[in-house]
Amino acid sequence: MKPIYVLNGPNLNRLGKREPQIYGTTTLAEVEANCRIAAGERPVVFRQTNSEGTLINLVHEAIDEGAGIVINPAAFTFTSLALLDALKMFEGPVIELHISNIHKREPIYHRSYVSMRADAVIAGLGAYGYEAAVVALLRLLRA
Ligand code: CA2
Repeated sequence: MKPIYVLNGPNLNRLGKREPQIYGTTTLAEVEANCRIAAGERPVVFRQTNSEGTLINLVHEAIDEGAGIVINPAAFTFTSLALLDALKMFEGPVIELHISNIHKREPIYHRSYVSMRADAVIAGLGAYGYEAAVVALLRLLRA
């Protein structure tokens, strides 16, 4: 069975350790464990990187080997046409995920390039959003 990819962009390795009022107290390791439980038998490739090039390379890996992608691109959401171009090459379902509700925040967080490719966007559910995204992705894969 092809894995799903759960990809995380810059600074999310600090999750649960800073700004808990915005991002909560759940760590990325806990998020990973919860994603694996939510995915059941479906294998999960869970990655975080602070580098734009590495994130794009991971999307390329998913293009070759993945069934679907959940991606929290963090700040690259709002800056990276290269990431958008890579995601456009992926043929399966893509869910864009944000822990916070980016639309409630400052205007610089309102225009997502990734949303131009994403099949669905989840924002504002906190760390639980990852589990919700994995369950939704599995449903899209079954459809
Ligand atoms: O809400 C999200 O998931 C974001 O993608 C997080 C990004 C932010 O640029 C987006 O607007 C929304 C920032 C991630 C910063 O990572 C931190 C992790 C832990 C503590 C503080 C920051």
